[in-house]
Amino acid sequence: MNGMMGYESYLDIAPEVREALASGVPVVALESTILSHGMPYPENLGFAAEVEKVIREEGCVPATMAIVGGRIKAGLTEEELEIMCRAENVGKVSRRDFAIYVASGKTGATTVASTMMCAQMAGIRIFATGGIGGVHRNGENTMDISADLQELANTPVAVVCAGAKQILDIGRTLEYLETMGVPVIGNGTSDFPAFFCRKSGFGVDYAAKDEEEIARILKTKWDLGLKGGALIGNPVPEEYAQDFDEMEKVIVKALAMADEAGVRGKNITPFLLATVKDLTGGESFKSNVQLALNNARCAAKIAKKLSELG
Ligand code: PSU
Ligand code: MN
Repeated sequence: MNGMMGYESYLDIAPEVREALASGVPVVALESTILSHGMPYPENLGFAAEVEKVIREEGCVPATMAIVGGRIKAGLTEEELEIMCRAENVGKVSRRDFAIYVASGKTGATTVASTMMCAQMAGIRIFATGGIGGVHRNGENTMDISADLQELANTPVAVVCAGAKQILDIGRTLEYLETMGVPVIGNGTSDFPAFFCRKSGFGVDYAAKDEEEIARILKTKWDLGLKGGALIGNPVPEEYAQDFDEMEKVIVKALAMADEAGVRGKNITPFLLATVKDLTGGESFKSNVQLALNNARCAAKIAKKLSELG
């Protein structure tokens, strides 16, 4: 051919992940933007270790995705995790940034969209995160819609999340997913969760009773050759949930601050995440950690069942 190479030559799969994939041990993908741009250092380092532990406890192997020095990484060493957590000169990489970071040898944290891309390249089907990107409030005017949603429409990876933060227009986010044909499944809930809160007031397409049922739906979707992924909404554990109306006040304030500071484009989400964290202090951070660990456990259970189904 015209000198083009397969993606394999750009991809480093960690030895443990490679072995697991070869021997049929289920693997769960994790993103790195939640570390680099979603949590403070060094707390993110503790979280990174803990989330990997939760996945191992369920009999699965974790694979955190990132681009390090232009190499696509599926599974990070401790040193690489440290780089992502320190987040010095670590960009935020979504689909549009992907080739630029690889070609120019840069280091970047992967979002939900680009983590799904990495997972597909490595042959991983299940991915756990905190919250997904979506249609922003006033998105009907700004057209600010996260690339996460298109990725769910096109890439065969199931994303387990605690819903979407109230920084977004959750109703329009769900409408967009419906238009794109992405199944939105609740894990034991008929209400799509709102990250810090167990309910958003918007329904899911289907309330699955447990991880086994979710695994069966995913297997069926992919057996049928239906394109794309699925979104699994797994509510934050009751004891770590925050009050919806209190959170709404915080979000309104954060949105006003973003507007005043003239924040645009890819910087909006990190700005809102950081501002909400500052305004709510340690309480919301604790919820954030616990809901992400809860998602990792759910994702690992789904991955295990999916591998048993064969
Ligand atoms: N929402 C959160 N925490 C996060 C993100 C979103 O509550 O860490 C991150 C995820 O990596 C997500 C990305 O994929 O932000 C979406 O960014 P954007 O809206 O620019 O697509
Ligand atoms: Mn955006």
